[in-house]
Amino acid sequence: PFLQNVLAHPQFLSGAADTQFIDENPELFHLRPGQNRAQKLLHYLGHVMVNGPSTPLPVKAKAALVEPTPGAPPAGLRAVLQREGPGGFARALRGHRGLLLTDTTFRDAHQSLLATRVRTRDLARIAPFVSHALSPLCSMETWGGATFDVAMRFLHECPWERLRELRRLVPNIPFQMLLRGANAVGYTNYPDNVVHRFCEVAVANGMDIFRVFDALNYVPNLLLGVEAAGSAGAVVEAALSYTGDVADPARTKYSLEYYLGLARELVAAGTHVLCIKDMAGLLTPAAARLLVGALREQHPEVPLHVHTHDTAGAGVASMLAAAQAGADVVDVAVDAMSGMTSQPSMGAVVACARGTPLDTGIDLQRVFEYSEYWEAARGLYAAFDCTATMKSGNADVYENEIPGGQYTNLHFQAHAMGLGHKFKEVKKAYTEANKLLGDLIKVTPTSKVVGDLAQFMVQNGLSREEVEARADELSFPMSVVEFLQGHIGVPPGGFPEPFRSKVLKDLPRVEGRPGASLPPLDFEALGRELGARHGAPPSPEELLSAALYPKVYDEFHSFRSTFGPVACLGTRLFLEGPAIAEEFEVELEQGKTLHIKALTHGPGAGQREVFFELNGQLRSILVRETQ
Ligand code: 3PY
Ligand code: ZN
Repeated sequence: PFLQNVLAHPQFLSGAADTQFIDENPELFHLRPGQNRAQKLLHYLGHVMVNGPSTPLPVKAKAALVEPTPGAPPAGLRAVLQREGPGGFARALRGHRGLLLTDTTFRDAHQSLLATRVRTRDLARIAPFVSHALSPLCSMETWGGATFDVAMRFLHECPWERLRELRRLVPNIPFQMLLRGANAVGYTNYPDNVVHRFCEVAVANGMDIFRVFDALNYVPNLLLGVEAAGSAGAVVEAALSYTGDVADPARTKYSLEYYLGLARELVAAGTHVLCIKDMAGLLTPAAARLLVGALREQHPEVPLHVHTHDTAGAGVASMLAAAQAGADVVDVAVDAMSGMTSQPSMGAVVACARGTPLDTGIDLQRVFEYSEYWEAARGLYAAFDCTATMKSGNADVYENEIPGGQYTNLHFQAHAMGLGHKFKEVKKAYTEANKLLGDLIKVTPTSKVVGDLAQFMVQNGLSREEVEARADELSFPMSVVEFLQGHIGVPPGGFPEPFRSKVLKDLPRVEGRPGASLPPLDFEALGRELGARHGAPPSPEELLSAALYPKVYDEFHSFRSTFGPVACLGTRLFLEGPAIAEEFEVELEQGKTLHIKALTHGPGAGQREVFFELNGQLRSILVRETQ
């Protein structure tokens, strides 16, 4: 639009443009991207009208109305962080009377229940309410895990824009993210400089606390994440990824001693907060008392933060037990987004702690209001909701140890194939695959390794004994081979032998920390390459998106160039498109609203013409049929 603007200028056309031209003609910068964006959005809507909605189920729900929240929100813990830095923030957590809560609704809860599909728009609408009504929260988990990838891949929106928008709306509550150690927000090891740069730019965009974990609890990988988040100036919350049962003396691999040893290393590395990351919901109340109690005694200065999933249904009990044993902060999700494979219920924890020394300081009435919003918002995502098929939690997770998000995915996959009964088989195979691999901690990306091996066993009808006996002749999934090669890191107790040698034969092996042997990424070269391909140099954020997810980012970029800022569309419109004769508004930015009416689409084969009224004017769009 800028070029057109300049080239159409009479002074430019007359050849009289000198070096003052731009300075003297500021109207050249009154770009008209609105026109362009509107056209692109009509193209998107036309595309959905012609080619069908992106979800199999109709979206019947309506977004809830949100009351405005005038004025500045009350001061929260972010002010302490800004005033006193990460060390002072950690001291404030330790010194706090009562139990602090982290709200995972904006990240893990919808990752676990709704396939990570909640759009920025539906988060942003309720963010000011959280900022005002729930200001005593320790933090909001707003980013990380799968949100980064899914935002670009399926929602066609920029994860960085989400972070900035939420930051603008919530200035007072610290933001927390999940960093997969050397895997950042991806599924593989990245060069060290990518992880460092990622943390720096995330902090610059408003991130405060990094929960750093490694799927193998492999200390060199963890230290890299700790170092990257720490040197970016953020609060470092190093995590002990929890599996097994520390309260069961028969389970010796992941024992209390094992976790205490790991905690000592992380505290020595300077973590500000220590997290128990119970991604499968295996931490029973008894185990929580034991582990939290022992950590509390060994590290009296270090705040303890506990994360769990409610898959078996014991989450509230475990979080209360953890708090009684000395945890400073526990993770919860708002009631309407809690339970099952998500986090335990905020309302339940607030109510159970009320009037006790663990009182959270959160007003239960406000939690009810918050939950009401989510009950409606969740309805918009019914097509992705695990409750479409999963009706309850299941204590069998204590046996199969499947992390929350993956439990939902595997359940969904089995049911989508019309083979609901297969889920039982997959869970059993998962348990066996885990044993074959030497009893791993299972969380992204090791959970995928175990899941892939389990699917392989089910598909090929192989028992654990058969896989073991025929390991040298079977053609294993790539993720399994790469794990055994050492591409993720080294598991506690080393790799399973003779299984590893039989699978790998003479394939190369990575020694030690995988990232240590990766050459640094040349950001400048990548920037030049992207600039040449997309016609404009990338921002630091775009550069990182491309570094972490090259293909996904490219597709996202080209989608956006074609279809514009689809994040501005209401969720039903985005998923389903408008009905014929439907009138609606789309706010592109404050003060810039499009009034659209979907009129009709013509017949045709291959190409169809779709008619809209845009701000009272007739527009037609040519849409290619994809079927
Ligand atoms: C993730 O890595 O996305 C997780 O949620 C792990 O628990
Ligand atoms: Zn989790």
